[in-house]
Amino acid sequence: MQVGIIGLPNAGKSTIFNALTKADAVVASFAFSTIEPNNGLISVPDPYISEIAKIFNSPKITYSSIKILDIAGLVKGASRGEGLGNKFLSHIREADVIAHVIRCFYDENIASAQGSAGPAEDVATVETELMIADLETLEKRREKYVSLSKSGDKQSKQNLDTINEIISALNSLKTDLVIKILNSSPELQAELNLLSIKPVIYVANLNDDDRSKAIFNKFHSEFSKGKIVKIYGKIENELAGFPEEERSLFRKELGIEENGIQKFILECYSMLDLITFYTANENEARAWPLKKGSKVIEAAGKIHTDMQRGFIKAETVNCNDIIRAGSMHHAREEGKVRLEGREYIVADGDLIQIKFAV
Ligand SMILES: Nc1nc2c(ncn2[C@@H]2O[C@H](COP(=O)(O)OP(=O)(O)OP(=O)(O)O)[C@@H](O)[C@H]2O)c(=O)[nH]1
Ligand SMILES: [Mg+2]
Repeated sequence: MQVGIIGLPNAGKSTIFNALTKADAVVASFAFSTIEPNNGLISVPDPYISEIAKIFNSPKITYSSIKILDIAGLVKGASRGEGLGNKFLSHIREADVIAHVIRCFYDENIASAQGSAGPAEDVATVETELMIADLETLEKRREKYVSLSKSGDKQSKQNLDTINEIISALNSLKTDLVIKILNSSPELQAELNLLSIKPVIYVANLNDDDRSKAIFNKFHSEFSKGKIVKIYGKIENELAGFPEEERSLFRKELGIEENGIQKFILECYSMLDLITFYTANENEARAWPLKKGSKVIEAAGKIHTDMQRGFIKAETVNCNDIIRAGSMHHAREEGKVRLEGREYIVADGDLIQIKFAV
C-alpha cells in the first residue's frame, strides 16, 4: 500500500516529501529536478503508543508507517513526449492513493509550469494527462479483446463491451461512472489499473505570505473535486527535524492554524483503508498498519510467519481498555481481554498477543 506524490514540476513535491519523511531528496528551483522517484516512509502519528509502551515497560517504540513515492513532474503534453514524457506514469500506477501537490505560492525565482494560469488550471493539466494515458491503455486493451472475442470467447466479448463503455464515460469526463462500471468487474479493474480514478488528496503547497493565501483562497472557493489539505511545504521542511511540540509552537507563532502534515498523514491512512493494531512486550511497543477487514491470522503473518503458521489463538484487548485499566492484569480482571480464533476480524486499536507453536 503506498501513496504517490504527483504534480507539475516545481510545485514543491520533493519539498513536501522531505517534510513528511524527514528525508533529504533533491529540491531545486529548476523543473524536473526529480527523475528517478524517491521512496520513503511516513511515520503515522499515534496518540496511544507511548501509553502502551509505559504499561509494558517497552524501551522502544515503533510507529505505524506508510510508504510514499515522490514522482517526477508531469507537464501538459507529457503524453506526446513533452517534459520527461509519460514514462514515469508506471510509478503512479504503483500508487494506491495519489497526493496531488498544487503550487499555491508565488516566487519569481522559481519557474511555474509553462502557461500556468493558477492552481485550478494546474490541476486540470495534470489530470488531463492522466486521462490521456488511460485512454491509451484502454485502446490497447480494446484491441486485445477485439481479437480475443473473435474466437467467440464470452468473457472477452463482455470485457470488450465494458471497455467501450469506459472509453465513452472517460471521454465525457465521467470518472464517477468509470468507477461504477469497474466496481462490477474487479478483474478488469485490476488489469487496467487506471490512473484517473485513483483516490486523490489534493495538497495545496503554501507560503507564509498574503499573496500565497490569496492564491489559495481563490482556488479553494472555486474547487469542488475533492479534499484539499494545506501544507506550508518550505516551512514544514525546515521544521521537519524538530520534535512535534516545537513544530507546533513554531506554527502557532507563524499563525499557521492547522497541522497540515498530520492531517495529510491521517487522511492518507484512512484513504488507504488502513487500521492500526498494536503489539507490546518488554522490548518494544509497536503499531502496525493493517487493511481494514483483515483477519487476525493475517495480522499474525505481518508480525512473523511463524506466528501465522503456528497460530493457536490471539489474546486481544482494545487499547483504550488497557490504557484505562493500566495493566494487562487489571484489564483481564475487568473482563476486557478476549481470546480470539484465527477468523477474528481485527478492530482498529486492538492490542494483540499471538499464542503460537511451531
Ligand atoms: N517560496 C516557496 N518555495 C517553495 C515552496 N515549496 C517548494 N519551494 C521551492 O520550489 C522549488 C521546487 O521545489 P521542489 O520540491 O524541488 O519541487 P518538485 O515539485 O519536486 O519539482 P520537480 O521534481 O522538478 O518536479 C525549490 O526551489 C523549493 O525550495 C514553498 O512553499 N514556498
Ligand atoms: Mg522533485
